[in-house]
Amino acid sequence: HINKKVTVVFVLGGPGSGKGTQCANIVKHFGYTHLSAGDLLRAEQNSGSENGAMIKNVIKEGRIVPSEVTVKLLQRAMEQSANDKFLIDGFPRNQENRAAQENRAAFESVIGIEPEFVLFFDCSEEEMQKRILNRNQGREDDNMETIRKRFRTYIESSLPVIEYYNSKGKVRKIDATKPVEEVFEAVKDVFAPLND
Ligand code: UP5
Ligand code: MG
Repeated sequence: HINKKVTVVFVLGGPGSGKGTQCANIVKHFGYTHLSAGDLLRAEQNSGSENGAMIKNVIKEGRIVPSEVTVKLLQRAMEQSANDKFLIDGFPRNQENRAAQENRAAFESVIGIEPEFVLFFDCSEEEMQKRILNRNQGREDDNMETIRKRFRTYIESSLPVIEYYNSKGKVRKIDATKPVEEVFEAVKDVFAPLND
């Protein structure tokens, strides 16, 4: 596991709910390092890794990459950073991810860190779909067929993880349907007390 004392915030919410956008704002204002599990997986896919074809296929199908792969990428990124405060964006996404994250013995190296809290961007499916279709950054999962699959995976697999953390009093829910600046005002209210 990670050998330094670190603060971790999980940033969760549906596809296109604004996780990446708000993480960029949090980095600027509060000095966290942003680790997007999806970005790390896309980079791994493009690096010629032996897992590349598998990752590409899983993302195209809107399913979830096996925890071992994602956990190792997150772990490596945290170890390579000099920072001790991390936003982990888009992970854990299912119960298997969560168990792997919590269980120090499950893999050779796991994160094993209890999050400070879980920032949850709550957004309507209609709005998320509109945002993704407008994004135009060439992501292979930003097409209607994959978007439908991503929404289904989110409801079936990811919402139960958010429910789990909610039952532990860890969730800070944000209305993410509003404009970017208004969402960030609400986000600031969650982070400000930590910096006092
Ligand atoms: N936008 C943002 N906020 C807005 C606002 N308030 N008002 C209007 N527009 C707003 O935003 C999306 C778009 O909306 C942007 O154009 C933005 O300008 C605009 P963004 O900030 O990118 O939203 P985000 O929630 O980050 O959307 P993203 O598409 O990245 O979320 P996903 O959760 O779908 O994608 P991710 O990259 O996390 O995962 C992709 C795939 O990787 C998954 O489907 C899965 O197959 C795989 N994966 C795993 O298998 N395991 C993991 O642990 C993680 C990913
Ligand atoms: Mg994102």
